[in-house]
Amino acid sequence: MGSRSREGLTSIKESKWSPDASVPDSSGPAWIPYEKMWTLIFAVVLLPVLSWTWVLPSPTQSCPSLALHAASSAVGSGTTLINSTLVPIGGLNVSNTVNQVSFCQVLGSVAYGDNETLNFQLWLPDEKIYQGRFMAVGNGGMAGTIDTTNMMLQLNQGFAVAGGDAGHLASTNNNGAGAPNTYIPYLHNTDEVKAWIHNAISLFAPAAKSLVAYFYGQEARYSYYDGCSTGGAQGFALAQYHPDLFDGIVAGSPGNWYSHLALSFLWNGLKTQNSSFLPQSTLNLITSAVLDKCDTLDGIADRLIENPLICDFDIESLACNSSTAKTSTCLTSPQIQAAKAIYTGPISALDGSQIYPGFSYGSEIQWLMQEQTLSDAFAIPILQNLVYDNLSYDYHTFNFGSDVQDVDAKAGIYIDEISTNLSSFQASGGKLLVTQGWADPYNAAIWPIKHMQDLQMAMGADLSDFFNLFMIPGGGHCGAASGYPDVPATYHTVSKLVQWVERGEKPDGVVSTGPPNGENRSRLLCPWPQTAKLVPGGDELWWGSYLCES
Ligand SMILES: [Ca+2]
Repeated sequence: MGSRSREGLTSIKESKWSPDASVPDSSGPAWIPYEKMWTLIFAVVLLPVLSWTWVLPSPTQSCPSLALHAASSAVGSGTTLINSTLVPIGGLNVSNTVNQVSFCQVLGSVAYGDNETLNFQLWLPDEKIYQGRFMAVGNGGMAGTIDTTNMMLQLNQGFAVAGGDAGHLASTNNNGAGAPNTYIPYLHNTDEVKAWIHNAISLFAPAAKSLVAYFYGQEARYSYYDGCSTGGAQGFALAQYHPDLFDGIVAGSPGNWYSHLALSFLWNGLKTQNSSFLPQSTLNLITSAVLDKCDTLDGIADRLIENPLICDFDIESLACNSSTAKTSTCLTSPQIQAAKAIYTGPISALDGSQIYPGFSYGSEIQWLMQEQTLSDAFAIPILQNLVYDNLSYDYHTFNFGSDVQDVDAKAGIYIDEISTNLSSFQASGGKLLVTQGWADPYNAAIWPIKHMQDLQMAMGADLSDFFNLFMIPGGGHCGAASGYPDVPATYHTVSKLVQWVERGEKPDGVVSTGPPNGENRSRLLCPWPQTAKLVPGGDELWWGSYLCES
């Protein structure tokens, strides 16, 4: 739903230890002594040059000829190519990143539903760079635009990359921004609602794959997906509903169980009004107190909590007494109750069951957006447009007991991707790599943990051959969290996914680099429930000094 921070060529240049997607690298969780560094440098710097020589697909079709191919049945009925243009190196700038390879830029559309249209782009890199890998990217928030920012990063790693708009236009949907009492057209069209998350990728991926095969003269060897936020939910949708489309999926900060996620926005907004409001100064106070209490549980005093689940912070310790009541160093009783409500998450008024998880210790510093902003942007629009079809619906009247079934029936069946049976995806050899920031201010960090536990209950205790979750201490929503500027915010997930899919190497650690404050710091992210432990005497600022341990 928010902005994203992604791995790209720049990060490779900035960090001599960071792998990239096109280079199955030698980086991993094992501690690497300095005497072996030259081996690593060889692998990172020279291997890609050598590996480029082993895939030279031919014959390559000319870029303009793709438009003719679109008329053939091979692409799929309903696919229209609008344009295909050769873009020279540096010819396109997206979010201050230019293409470092020449590519064929294809603009197309796919018809679906009852006269609906999904627009997509496909970028086909020069065959000297292309390594037989197709990548589709997902959307953020309410979608309606193509994520060309991520497309550019993936293109520069050598992928043939495609992205779509999820079947509706932001420009005709309040510019992609939900708001109270505002008509959002796509939420009134069942086909478009299903295309938002369920089918956003599957609608264009087959056509894109077909064009890849035609352009390079052979099918892509491997197909990947990378998405975050809503795109993370789209990744789960692929595993659940379209298990044969992709060999590997990265689902970051999954905005999944979207209907109940929206209810958590509503809950938190309602619980923080008037005297219950938590201003930024109070949120700073809470996070600071949490860090004072739990920072060193992981053995390192770095204002970062490796595992917030073992932190036993008590918000009551910040309660005002008679001498502090008028200062900014404490919380009033209504504020204490508000914070507790956010930690707890929405609870059913019928049976006390958890409607959606609550937030974790250390995430408080960005809670301001939970205090009505996200309710306005997602919860209220979904209730007023999709669930109750009434723009005057008063969200204050929502009953967190009896009305949850309305949300499940009118929204959940179209936008939730929460099946605990992913056996088709597993059987097809698919790999699902999930990331989640502990300080994510949008979706509660422990939803992916809870869902992993549900999957284990349904599919067996060890999912690691097809599903791995990487929790990110101090991580935000698809990148940096504002309260943790020294936490590396570029997660080298795609390179790990490539190794997993193509070499069968389970991702036993993911490296993160590039903290917002510019420090040369890297971290080791571990497959849950493992956490990173510092090797005695190791450099705290280097990922290679850590081991993943249970
Ligand atoms: Ca610490």
